[in-house]
Amino acid sequence: MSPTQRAPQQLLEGAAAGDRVSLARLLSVVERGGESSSQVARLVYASAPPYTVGITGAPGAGKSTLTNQLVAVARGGWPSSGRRADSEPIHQVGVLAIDPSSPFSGGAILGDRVRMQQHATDPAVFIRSMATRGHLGGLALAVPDAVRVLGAAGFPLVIVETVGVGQMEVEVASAADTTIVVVTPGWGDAMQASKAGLLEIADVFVVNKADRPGVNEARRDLQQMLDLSASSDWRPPVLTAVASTGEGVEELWVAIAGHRAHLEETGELARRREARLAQELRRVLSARVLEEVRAVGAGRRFDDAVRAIAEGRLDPYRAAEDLLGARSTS
Ligand SMILES: Nc1nc2c(ncn2[C@@H]2O[C@H](COP(=O)(O)OP(=O)(O)OP(=O)(O)O)[C@@H](O)[C@H]2O)c(=O)[nH]1
Ligand SMILES: [Mg+2]
Repeated sequence: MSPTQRAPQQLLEGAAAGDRVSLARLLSVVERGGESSSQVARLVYASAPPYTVGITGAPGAGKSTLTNQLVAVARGGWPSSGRRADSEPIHQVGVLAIDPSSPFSGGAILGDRVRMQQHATDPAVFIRSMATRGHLGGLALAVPDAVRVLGAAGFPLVIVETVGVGQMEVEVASAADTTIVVVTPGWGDAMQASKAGLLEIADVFVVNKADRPGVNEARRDLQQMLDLSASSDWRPPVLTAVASTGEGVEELWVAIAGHRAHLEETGELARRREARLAQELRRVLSARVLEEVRAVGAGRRFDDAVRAIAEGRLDPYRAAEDLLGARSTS
């Protein structure tokens, strides 16, 4: 084994033994992408996936506050349900806070740290902000790997917070076993969620900031939209919460557990995870193809081809095939 291969292996062993510095380093490698990141992915892909909960919604809806409260409740374990007489313990919880606003990430990350400070000294809780560094495509690849790293390090539950604006963030949020969409009371919030594509991805809705007026209207709007949407065997419950006081958080945890039980009992959990892997493999393929394009899109051969096209000796389609062909045989 070469030293470059050993490093991630040693980090993973450290992380699995509870060393948070090793875990943080592994996640940094995953965040950066590239060859070292693929090495980490190879080490962790076969380990048991943690149960993943996505939390998304408009900026400032209270996602971090809710996550913070949820972590505290989840530490008490999965509630007992139908098939399970006893509650299942959750000995550690991982949180990935995805920060899409790279130019302003300093402030946002600091904000999340402050809001989740309650758990800062709890060794059973690991909170990590991941920045997009301006390329969301990279993030979509990094998040599933980061979740698997946490799984391999022994975390049975991972919560992923993303802001529900933009297609890629919504995709990242929906790449969870249970996706929670947070809305707030106020005219049109449910409509905005619908426009942002959040209606389709929600397994559970939370009307947060229920200490403000307009809660019933927000619930009604969501219920009406659910009435109109295609029926499936799971209708997302619409809950209310005041994340800042913890009100409604127990109920949210019970709803998450209920959704998990539904997924397990119907076999949908395995189907969902497989669909997610298919999507992930497509992303990896796209990234690889783009790399190829970048490689053949510069250099002497490429310049020669451009000249040939300019002089009318070659058409661009033929030139592209020549370049790709030369690459695959070289
Ligand atoms: N009144 C009230 N305020 C709340 C509630 N939940 C959160 N807040 C406040 O709303 C603000 C935003 O909360 P965050 O938890 O940071 O929201 P967020 O969705 O994570 O925000 P971004 O990550 O920046 O998109 C903070 O000032 C919270 O204290 C609530 O239930 N009621
Ligand atoms: Mg937040």
